[in-house]
Amino acid sequence: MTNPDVRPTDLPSWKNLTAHAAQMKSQHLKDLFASDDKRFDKFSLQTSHLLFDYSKNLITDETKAALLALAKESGVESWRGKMFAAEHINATEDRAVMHVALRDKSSKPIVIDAADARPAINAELERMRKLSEKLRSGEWIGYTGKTITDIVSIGIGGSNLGPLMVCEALKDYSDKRFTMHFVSNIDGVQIADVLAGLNPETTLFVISSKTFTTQETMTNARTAEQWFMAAAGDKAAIAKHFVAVSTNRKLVTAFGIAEENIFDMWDWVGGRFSLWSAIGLPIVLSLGYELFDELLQGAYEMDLHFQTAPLAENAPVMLALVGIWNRNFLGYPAHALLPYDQCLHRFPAYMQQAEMESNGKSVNWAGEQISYGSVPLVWGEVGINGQHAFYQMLHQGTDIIPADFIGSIAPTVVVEGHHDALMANFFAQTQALMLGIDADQVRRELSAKGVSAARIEEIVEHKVHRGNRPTNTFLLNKVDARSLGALIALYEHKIFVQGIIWRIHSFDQWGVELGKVLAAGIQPELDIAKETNPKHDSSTRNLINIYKRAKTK
Ligand code: G6Q
Repeated sequence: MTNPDVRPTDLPSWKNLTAHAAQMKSQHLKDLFASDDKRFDKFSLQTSHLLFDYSKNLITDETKAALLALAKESGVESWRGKMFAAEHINATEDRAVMHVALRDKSSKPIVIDAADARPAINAELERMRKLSEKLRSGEWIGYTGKTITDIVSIGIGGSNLGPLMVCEALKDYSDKRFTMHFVSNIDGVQIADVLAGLNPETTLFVISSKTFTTQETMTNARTAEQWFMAAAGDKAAIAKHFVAVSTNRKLVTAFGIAEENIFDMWDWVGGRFSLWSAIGLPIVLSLGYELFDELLQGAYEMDLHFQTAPLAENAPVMLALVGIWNRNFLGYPAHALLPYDQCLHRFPAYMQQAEMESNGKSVNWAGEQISYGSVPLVWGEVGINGQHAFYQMLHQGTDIIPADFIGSIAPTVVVEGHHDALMANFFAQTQALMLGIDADQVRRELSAKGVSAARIEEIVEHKVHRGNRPTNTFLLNKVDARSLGALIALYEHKIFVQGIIWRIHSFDQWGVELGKVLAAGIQPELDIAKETNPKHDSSTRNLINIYKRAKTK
């Protein structure tokens, strides 16, 4: 992606939005709602899976038109075409960005790097389906003839968060045939805890690593292998208990995993976009292939919507544009993701990686430092729990933090009396953040409760909520495989659109690579027989030495 001639700040729409934002900053959302009862109709849209209401943002028709002009002037549509056409838009790694190919349900060829990738994609899906069926039917048995009961997924980052998030989100649809375990941390406490409860005869390990060089994953994989071998004794038994997902067959084979147990992925799939590939194997094993296929179908439907809906009615585009408005023109530093669905409890962590690893960059395509903000701090929690914790800051803190509220009309599990209570909070919070409560209202309410005038004046300012805090609301019919696929794809495309407007490379992750390289250099120095590198800065050198001295005692 090299297009050094376009800087967002030079675009007429950017200049227009800057001037327009100066006026909008003096507006209050509650006045915008009071003066226009069509706000919801104008600033919401429905896709086949979800309702997206962005009317509680500090925008008007003029803002929306100017943001759409920004998308046009930035060439969002033409860049979208380049992504789907498998051009090497991941320029710094010289790769296509084709996670969309993994869920393409058309029968057209998918040409990536001059070859049709569809046969290979379908072949891997078929192998995933077969493995799942063999395990479920009991045809696949462990080294002592017992059926598998527990699956341990070992991987980190993009090779962990997606499968973990989806397995958690959809576990109520699974037949719970297997107990799933996820190990990502190199801190031994996690794998020790998982292995302590397992029987090697009935455990299957899925080692997921695109590169098969990631230190955390390799260390955990070796620990798992040693634990297994201590019981099985025979190397031949590994073939019944270890499978791997990687682009690097050579290293997987060298690790000792049987050829037929290696699932392929490709370098045109970024780690944080890889749950649609064989990295999604734990999802297939946990939920069954049909649900995984539904997930792909939902994502594909969102891909079609993204490619065909006019920009003004395009959910990923509007989500991206509203985010740009809040970040670049209103200057808000963070963005919260707040699902009101317990099953989405890992969704904020998953999306935090997708957004921040993709767009947490500060140079443009030409390699120049950018003068505007890129991705805000993305964070979040299950909304209802957050209400009793950090929402205080969302309501009355000095920073305004726009937030996405995600809820569903039907609960995944029906428990009498719960869902309406949950959803009452869901609706109340975005209303409260938008309207606030002014001093006169506070006075009236306190006075009605019989509080003295003197006491009211002492506390009134503390109870004022200034409101005017923007939110997006997503209302799904239900969290199921299809709507979840669509929701994830929606955010993936939001990330893409923002990266195009910001002119940054969304699909590399050099900031992650640097830490991996430095840790590999430091680890041998932690051996007490080895000298600490004298060239380290004094902080790092002293910290390492203190650690080494202490561990010898
Ligand atoms: C994702 C990142 C990163 C990566 C992990 C694991 O986009 O690049 O989170 O997924 O570092 O890498 P491996 O799959 O190669 O082990």
